[in-house]
This record gives sequence, C-alpha cells and structure tokens, in this order.
Amino acid sequence: MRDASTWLACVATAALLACGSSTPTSSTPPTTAAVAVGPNGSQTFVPANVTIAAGGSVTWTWASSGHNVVGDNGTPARSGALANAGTTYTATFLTAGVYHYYCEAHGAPNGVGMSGTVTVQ
Ligand SMILES: [Cu+2]
Repeated sequence: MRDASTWLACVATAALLACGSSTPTSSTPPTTAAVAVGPNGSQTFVPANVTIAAGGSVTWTWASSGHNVVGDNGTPARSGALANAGTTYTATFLTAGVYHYYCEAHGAPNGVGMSGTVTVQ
C-alpha cells in the first residue's frame, strides 16, 4: 500500500504544485495587493478587482478623504469610520473565494457604487 499512498499524496497536492517540481507556476497569484481609495477625488477603488493567494493580504491606501472599506459579508472587516487621505488599512484573507466590499459613504453591497472585489485563490 506504500505506493498507493504516495500516489494519493501526490494527487492531493497536484493542484498547488506540479508533482516532482518545486517551481511555482507563472499563474500563482501574488500574496499582496495594493488598492488606492478615491484617487484623484474619485469615488472609486483602483484597481476595483484584485486577486491574491490564500493567506495573502490587501492594503488599501486613502488618496482622498471621506471613505472606508466594508466587506459585504464581514470580510474584509470594516476598516472603521470614514477616514482621511493618508490612512492605510490591511486585511488578510485566509480562505479562497470572492469577497465583495464597498465604501459606506459612496457605495453599497453587491457592487453598487464605490465598491470592489478581492478574489482569493
Ligand atoms: Cu467613498
């Protein structure tokens, strides 16, 4: 059964790493992403959609004042009250999925207005 269990272990990890190779594929998402909050006075997150690896983090940097970051379903956690330019907020994402978030002053859940997504792979 030793051969069979080795094969199973290899299959189980094939989605993350090619068997027999320690080199990540070029499609591996980054572990961090940066999002500008309200750049140039806009009511937008730029880029609105980012992709990171599970366990990675996203850092939002306020480029203008009067915004915050709130996850539609609690992830990312609410950054706090509307904040001013220069504020930064970092959230870590442990579980794969697509996380929608918005600004309470200029957006709403489900991608309305000032909003964005974090895709965790
Ligand atoms: Cu806003």
